[in-house]
Amino acid sequence: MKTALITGITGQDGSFLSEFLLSKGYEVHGTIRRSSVDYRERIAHLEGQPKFHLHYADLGDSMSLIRVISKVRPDEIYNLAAQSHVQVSFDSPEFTANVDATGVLRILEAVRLSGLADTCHIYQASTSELYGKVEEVPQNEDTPFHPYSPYAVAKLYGHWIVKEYREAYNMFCCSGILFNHESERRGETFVTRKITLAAARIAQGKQSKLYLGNLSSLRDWGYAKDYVECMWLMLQNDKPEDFVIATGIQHSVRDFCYYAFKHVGIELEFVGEGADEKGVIKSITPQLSVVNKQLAVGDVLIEVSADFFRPTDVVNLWGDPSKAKEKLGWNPQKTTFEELVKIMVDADMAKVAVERAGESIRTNLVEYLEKGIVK
Ligand code: NAP
Ligand code: F7E
Repeated sequence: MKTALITGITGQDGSFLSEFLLSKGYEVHGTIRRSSVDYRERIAHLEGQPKFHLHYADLGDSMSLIRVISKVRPDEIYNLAAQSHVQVSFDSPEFTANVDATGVLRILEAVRLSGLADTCHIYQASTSELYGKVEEVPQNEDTPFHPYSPYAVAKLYGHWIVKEYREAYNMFCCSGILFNHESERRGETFVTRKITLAAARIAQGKQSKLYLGNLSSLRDWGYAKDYVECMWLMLQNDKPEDFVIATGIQHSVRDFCYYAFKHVGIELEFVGEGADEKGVIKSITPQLSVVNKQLAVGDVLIEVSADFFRPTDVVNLWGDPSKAKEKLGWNPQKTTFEELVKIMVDADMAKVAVERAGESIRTNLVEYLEKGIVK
């Protein structure tokens, strides 16, 4: 059976890929970083399984990478580790370059130094952000890159150094140019998760408003669980090639809000333009009116805040997954946009309900302690 090493195993994709590879019988190793809080939420359910192993390593630390790669001697490496937030890359550009650009080089050199260049297949997490200030729509493997953030510029280096090592040393290394993929495990500051969490909190009376940046930005959003399968397919291919992974369908941030709120029982209409645009309640389902009596038609739930504008923003991403469909037999439409929104909103409705139940237990406990009912 094969052995895989996943960097970034604690992230959204790392957790889904671990589950996928374990289900295929792989021995799965992952790199983690030391943190003062050692609770790794997305992979907690996998820890302790006999075929699941964790090692400390950092993409900024060559020695840790050489140590883990030479010890594990993987058949496949999935390099998912990155400072992955585009807006954060404007605040921490040097850190982003060190991890997302030079970090990729460190992995490739660690593989060579460990004597695995001829055997190890390497997947690099490239991104649709490379298209940036887009030069054509939809984007495919031949569309020119025009990176438009420190994150994208760093990822462009990662993309090209993988290509260079493939050609210079005949290594089996390739990049998946993945368009945005989301899930119930998505980080809470990415726009989709921010919206689904807010819709759940607003429906359950725990939040009154959602502040967003560019509502007109267009993305090709897919489901992360479907996308990790493609990473694996790329490494099983007979030769190393780069692939665009996308659904081929585009929506705006505004659309995402509409569908997410609709799923909790609120129909929104958008009024105004630019920084003055607002998402207002047009109607509420009778079921939600019973649960939350504070909500009323005409209430403003979404406003635009300049805090979430980026110095340069990528606004028109739309992928053409034809090559992955034909050559890898991958189905880009396995989970539809509406199903994705539903999966995320349902998960956040449950999460908020559990948090509320916990709060009410705590409140009752404090009251009982104060009254001496429990000691
Ligand atoms: P994510 O949830 O942000 O996970 C990033 C992972 O990288 C985490 O495990 C994080 O560890 C780790 N990491 C960060 N800095 C590191 C460092 N210096 N050394 C070692 N590990 C480090 O990202 P994701 O959404 O799963 O994305 C996976 C990869 O695909 C990333 O490379 C991302 O840039 C790329 N990508 C994502 C998308 C998307 O839509 N999700 C699209 C295209 C490409 P901690 O948990 O310790 O922070
Ligand atoms: O932004 C706009 C924002 O942060 C999407 C990463 O996984 O996918 C992700 O990068 C769009 C942008 O993702 C808010 O301006 C509006 O136009 O969810 P996001 P991203 O920047 O596309 C790519 C493919 C990756 O590779 C990255 O690793 O939504 N937007 N209002 C907002 N974005 C955020 N975060 N927050 C807002 O309030």
